[in-house]
Amino acid sequence: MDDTAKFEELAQNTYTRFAKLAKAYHYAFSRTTVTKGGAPCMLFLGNHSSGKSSLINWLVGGDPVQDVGLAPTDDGFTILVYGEKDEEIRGPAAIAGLPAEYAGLANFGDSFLQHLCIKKRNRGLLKSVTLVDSPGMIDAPEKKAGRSYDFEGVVRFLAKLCDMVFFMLDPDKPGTTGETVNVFSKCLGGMEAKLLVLFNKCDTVQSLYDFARVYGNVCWNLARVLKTKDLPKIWTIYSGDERDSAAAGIPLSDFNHQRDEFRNIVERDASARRMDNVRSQTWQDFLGLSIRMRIVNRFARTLAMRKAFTLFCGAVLAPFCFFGIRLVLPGASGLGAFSAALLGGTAAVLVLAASFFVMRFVAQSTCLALSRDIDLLFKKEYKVEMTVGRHDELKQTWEGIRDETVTIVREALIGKIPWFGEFFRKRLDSARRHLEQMH
Ligand SMILES: Nc1nc2c(ncn2[C@@H]2O[C@H](COP(=O)(O)OP(=O)(O)OP(=O)(O)O)[C@@H](O)[C@H]2O)c(=O)[nH]1
Ligand SMILES: [Mg+2]
Repeated sequence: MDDTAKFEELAQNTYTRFAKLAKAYHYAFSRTTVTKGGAPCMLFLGNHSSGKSSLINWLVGGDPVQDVGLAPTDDGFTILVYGEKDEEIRGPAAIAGLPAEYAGLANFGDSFLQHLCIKKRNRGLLKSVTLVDSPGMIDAPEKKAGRSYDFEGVVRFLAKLCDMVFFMLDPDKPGTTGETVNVFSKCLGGMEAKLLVLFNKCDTVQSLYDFARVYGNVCWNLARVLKTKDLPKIWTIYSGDERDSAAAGIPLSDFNHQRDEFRNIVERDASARRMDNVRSQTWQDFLGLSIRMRIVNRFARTLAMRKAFTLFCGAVLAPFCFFGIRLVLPGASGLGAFSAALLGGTAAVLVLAASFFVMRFVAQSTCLALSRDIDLLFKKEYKVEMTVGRHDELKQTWEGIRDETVTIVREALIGKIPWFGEFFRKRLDSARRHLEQMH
C-alpha cells in the first residue's frame, strides 16, 4: 500500500472513530468519507452561458457530453464520471451511482435530486478525474423567483468536496450577478486555495481596447466579492478548437499557451490537488472538533462549578437557618420548641428552594456572559498556542466554527457531552498528530 492509500485509510478510520464524539458536540465534519483511491473532483461554477458546459466538452473530447446554448441551458447539476458503457442516471437513483463521498447530497431533498444527473462516459480523462457541471447563475427578474432547492447549500457542499473549483466569467457578462455575489460570500469563503478564476471566451473580444475594458471590468467586480487582499491569477482562455488569430479581434497565441497550461492542471495536477484537499480538509475537520471540544468543555466546567457553588451556599445556609431559629426563637419570643423547629425547618426548605432558583439564574447568566465573551474564552484557552506555531490556522479554524459554538454555549446545548470530555479531546489530538505525521 502506498503512502496515499495509507493516509486515506487512516483518515477514514479516524472519521469513523470520532463520528459519535462530533455528534455529541454538535460538530459537522465537512467530509465524512475518504474513498481509498477516489478520483479527484472538479467543480465548474459561473454565470449562465459563460461556457462551463462547452469547456467540459472540450476537456473530455469526443462527442459533446453536455448540451450547450446561448439561453440558460443547464438547470441542474451534472456529475461526469468514468463508466465502460455510456449511461445517464437522473433523480434519487443518481446518488447510488456515485462514490460514498457524495452521499451527503441526498440531504438536500427530493427537489434537488430531481435536478441531479450522473453521466457515465468511457473517456480517458474521466478515468482520472470527476467533473461537475452546474447551472449558470442568474439574477431572477422577480426577487421571489428562486430555485426549488438550497442552491447555495449544494454549491458549498460540492465546493468543499471538490479538489478544484473553477469560476467562470465571460466578456458578455464580466459583471457578477446577485447569485454570484451570494455564492462568493456564503459558499466559497476559505476555499481561495482551490479556486481558479477563468475568464472564458477571450476569442470573442473585438479589439485590444475591448479586451482591456472587459478584463478591467472582471477585476473590478471580483474585487467586490473576493475577500483576499491580492487579486488571484485570472486564467484567460477559450474552449474548443484552436482559433486563428486573424479571425479573432486580438492575437491569441498567449491565450493558447494559457489554455495548454490550464489543461495540464486538469489532466496532470489533479491527483496531487486531491491529496492536498483531503489532507487540509481532515486537518481542518479534526482541528475544528478539538477547538470546539476545548471551548465547550471549559464552558461546561465553569457552568458546573458555578451551579455547584450556588447549591453549596444553599446547603450551608439551610442548616444555619434551621438551628439558628430553633435556638434563638423559643427563648426570645416565648414560642414553643416545636413551633420554633417548624419555623426553622420551613426557613431551611425555603433557602434550599431559593438556591435552586438562583442556580438556574446563575446558569442562564453564565451562558449569556460566556457566549458574549467567547473570543476571550478562546484567547485564554489558546494563550500558549497562539504565541507559537500555526496561530493563523488556529484563528481561521476558530472563526469558521465560532458562530455555531456561540449558539451551543448560549442555548446550553451540552446535555449529551461526555463526562470526561478533556480525556476524549486528548485522544482526538493524538489521532490528529498521528495523521499529521503522515503528511
Ligand atoms: N466563441 C466562443 N464561444 C463559446 C465559448 N465557450 C462557449 N461558447 C458559446 O457560449 C454559449 C454558452 O455556452 P455553454 O457552454 O452552454 O455555457 P454554460 O455556462 O454551460 O451555460 P449554462 O448551462 O446556461 O449556465 C454557447 O453558444 C457556446 O457555443 C468560447 O470559448 N468561445
Ligand atoms: Mg451548461
